[in-house]
Amino acid sequence: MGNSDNKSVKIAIQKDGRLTQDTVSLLRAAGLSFENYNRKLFVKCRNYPAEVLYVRDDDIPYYVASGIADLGIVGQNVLRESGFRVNTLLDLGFCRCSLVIAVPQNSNISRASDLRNSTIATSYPNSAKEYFKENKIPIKIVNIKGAVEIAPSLGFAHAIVDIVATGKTLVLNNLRILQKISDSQALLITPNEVTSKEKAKIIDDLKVKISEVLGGKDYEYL
Ligand code: PRT
Ligand code: ZN
Repeated sequence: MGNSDNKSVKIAIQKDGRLTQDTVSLLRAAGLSFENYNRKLFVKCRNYPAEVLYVRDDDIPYYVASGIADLGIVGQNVLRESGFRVNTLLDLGFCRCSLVIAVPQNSNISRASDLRNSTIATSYPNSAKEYFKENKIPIKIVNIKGAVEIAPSLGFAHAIVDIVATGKTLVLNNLRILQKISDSQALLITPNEVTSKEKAKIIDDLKVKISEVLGGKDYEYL
């Protein structure tokens, strides 16, 4: 499977979310001219051999790992959770956040090992399981898709594993950070094996253009 057209690359980016604005600005600052997302999932660049695929961020690791897309911009947290192996070309420096374990502010839990045999609510079940397994702490995971912060106050979890940026959401929900699991930022990724020389050349060119933007002062969004 994969991409049959060898003369252009497909770039998978988040269609509508926290990654979108900085991603689109970065690609444009690198010189690509293309339409914003407007229900069209697939847009051609006007001035560069590339097409932009507007997708859910969770699908980006699969698209890139499978070669359906030749490049992707996605959060490290989502890539890690997906388990897919890809090649990371660049750390992009935006959408910084951390995956953390959080517990109720007033609980007497003071370290991760205090969570032995407790229930953890998360939208990141694989990353959470991996952390507790590595640390030999048996726990039970409840996988919920959103508003994870509400789980402890509703009484169905002792702790959560979730993304934190400013920490405001935790405070609003009477939670505190117990332990950081990992840091995250947006990454530029590509398949482990690029199938054609033509594509490899375009990917390389784009990587150079993006690095120049990241190194320069004309990129105001970082
Ligand atoms: O629809 P789609 O599936 O594409 O998007 P999504 O809703 O799954 O993801 P989105 O757009 O919310 O986030 C995309 C990526 O942005 C994440 O995968 C992270 O890599 C990164 N990112 C950066 C964040 C945050 N900051 C962030 N603050 N992702 C989520 N949050 C949430 C967090 O889940 C929590 O509910 O914001 C809340 C905490 O924020 P603070 O500032 O109060 O700590
Ligand atoms: Zn998502």
